[in-house]
Amino acid sequence: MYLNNYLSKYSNENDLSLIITSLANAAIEISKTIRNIKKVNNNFSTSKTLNQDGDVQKPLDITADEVLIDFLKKSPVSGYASEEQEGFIDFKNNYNFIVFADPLDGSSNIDVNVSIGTIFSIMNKNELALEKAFIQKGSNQKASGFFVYGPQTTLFITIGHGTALFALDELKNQFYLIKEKIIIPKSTSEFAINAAYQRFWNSATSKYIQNCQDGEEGPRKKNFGMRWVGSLVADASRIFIRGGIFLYPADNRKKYKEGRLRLTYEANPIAFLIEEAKGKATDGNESILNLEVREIHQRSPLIFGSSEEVLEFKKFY
Ligand code: P6P
Repeated sequence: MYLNNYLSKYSNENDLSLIITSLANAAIEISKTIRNIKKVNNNFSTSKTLNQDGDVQKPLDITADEVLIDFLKKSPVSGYASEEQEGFIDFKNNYNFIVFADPLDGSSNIDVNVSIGTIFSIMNKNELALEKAFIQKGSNQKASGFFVYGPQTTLFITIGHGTALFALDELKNQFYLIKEKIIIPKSTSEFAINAAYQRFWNSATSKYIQNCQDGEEGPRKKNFGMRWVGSLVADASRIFIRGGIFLYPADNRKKYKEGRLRLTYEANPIAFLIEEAKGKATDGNESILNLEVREIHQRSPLIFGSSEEVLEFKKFY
């Protein structure tokens, strides 16, 4: 089964299917650009601008954003918001869907050939003005997904009928189905966190991680392993396939008192996919999908993965 067959099987909204097809075609173009980049390290480029994060924008971040805009403005989309855009773009039409994107997540890994990806979230405007439509809760998502530009180019996607995994057939330029309904293992012995920031963690995170590190002699009575790619889509991809728990909590660094990751185009789309795959996604207190959205670039703590392990973490809150 290819992506278009899957969409015909599960989606009765033609505009939604058209938008997802456009995103897939944009991702194929982004994937080809990444694989054909002449200089492995494109750090040498002279034009450096900053994104909302204050991160130096690498040319590929900007290219990915431009490719998405080119495809989406020819699709039934009324507005677009992304990490690379200060505010949303109004395509000035009467279509009902809006799209959020992190065009190239994990871009700090571009120069070292580590998997990076494009994350997207699709909502209906619900008759709202765009200013209001772009601050709807994550529970209003109609579809979400992410592409991983790694050894394979893959797509994790949900349109509300479970979370499916596709891989790109580069000869046919089509995404073919690998797994129709992913179920994340409910327990795990593997956590993902950037341990370099331990001194900044809140007490809940410190206690939870310490219990994991204490292994079978400690209260968890089992040993844990740790993974941290530093690319959300790569860590998430692993968790969908073999389980695990990912933690990017709020910490007491000045910029990250609400966490590092963005709610509308990172946490919300991942949370929708995770919940559809029987996992859990929380900010520590409540479900990511229930969080009030104040503005497009709002940050949020993000803890997600195997359901029993996320509940174990929540015991410390
Ligand atoms: P740190 C990449 O920049 C990103 O937004 C996510 O993809 C990733 O999970 C996180 O930041 C890594 O953050 O603080 O470990 O560099």
